[in-house]
Amino acid sequence: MSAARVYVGLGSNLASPTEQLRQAICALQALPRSQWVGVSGFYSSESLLPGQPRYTNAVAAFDTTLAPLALLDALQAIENAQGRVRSERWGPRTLDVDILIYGEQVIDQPRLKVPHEQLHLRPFVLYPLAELVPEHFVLADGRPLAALLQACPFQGLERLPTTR
Ligand code: A4P
Ligand code: MG
Repeated sequence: MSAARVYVGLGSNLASPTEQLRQAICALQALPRSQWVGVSGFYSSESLLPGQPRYTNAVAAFDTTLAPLALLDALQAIENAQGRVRSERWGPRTLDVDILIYGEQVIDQPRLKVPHEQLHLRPFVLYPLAELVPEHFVLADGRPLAALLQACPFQGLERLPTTR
């Protein structure tokens, strides 16, 4: 099985979300049957849900021979291991790892929809993704990334200074 180039979206709204993303990146770099490619810059933006802390987001790329659902399992294990903070009881998940793109595949299953269904609505996904893909990148469902970017204004998205 040849490797698929995968792009995943990382998001955290912990008090120190940058550290949360760094830990997630280390975990992604250790995924089995996968070859790390790289990560975008980190971006800060308002939560989509009012009254929540600001999010930090990034997009990471790697090549993998893990099948899509096996990859989803591995990513959910990363969320479970590192994405929850213990308070009085288990709090809400503060690390999101979403599969944005899996090679050339369009997947429409109950557990997994790829390309990610909300991708086109989210500047904090589209702009970091654009840092990693080739120019004139087209999604597996035929949508050119440039068109999605044009329809999705930057809107208060702030690229954080690189400290890595
Ligand atoms: N699922 C289906 N397709 C996929 C996919 N492509 N990748 C299923 C990953 N999972 C996928 O997701 C619920 C289920 O979706 C999974 O069990 C999987 O089978 P989840 O991550 O467990 O739950 P969730 O966090 O409630 O859903 P989701 O969609 O990840 O949350 P959202 O919509 O991303 O909301 N504001 C900013 N600025 N930045 C953010 O990152 N994120 C959220 C979280 C709200 N506001 C935000 C941000
Ligand atoms: Mg998610």
